[in-house]
Amino acid sequence: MQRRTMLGALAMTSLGASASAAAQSASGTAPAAPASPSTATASPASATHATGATPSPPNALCYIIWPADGTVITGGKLWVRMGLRNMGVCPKGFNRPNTGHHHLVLDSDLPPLDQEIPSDRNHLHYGAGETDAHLELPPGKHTLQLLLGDYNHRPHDPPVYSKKITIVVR
Ligand SMILES: [Cu+2]
Repeated sequence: MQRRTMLGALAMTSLGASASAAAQSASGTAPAAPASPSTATASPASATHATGATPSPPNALCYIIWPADGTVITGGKLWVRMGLRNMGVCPKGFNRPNTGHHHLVLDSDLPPLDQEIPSDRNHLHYGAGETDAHLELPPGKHTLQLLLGDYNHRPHDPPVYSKKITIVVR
């Protein structure tokens, strides 16, 4: 978010520079052309982040619809319902703006957010674009957290993830 704001400020600055260059050319000799390249370089910079991560829109929100934090599950079978606001769910491999697919982080902290999300029993990918998932968990406490990944299974910038919740299986 902060980076986006800074880029916005830079764009404003270069616009201001081109405006003053235009004013100079109007009053006399200097052509306005030199101001154009700096304006042009600002646009690609705001579309692609320095890390190469896919940008996420402001207000993107990923959340677990069900179960609620603290839910007790008898028998260990449950459906997890995955929610996403201000972005769309898209299967892996399709690079569309403001989309991604869900990953469930199970009994683990979030993985590194600047790398491809691992694929193992603690990091489950829903690359077909699923928004609910059937789980069977052994008795005990379990934590669940959602992390959205882009078409290449990489977290967005800024990353889009839910709160971590704890459920109990009896
Ligand atoms: Cu994935």
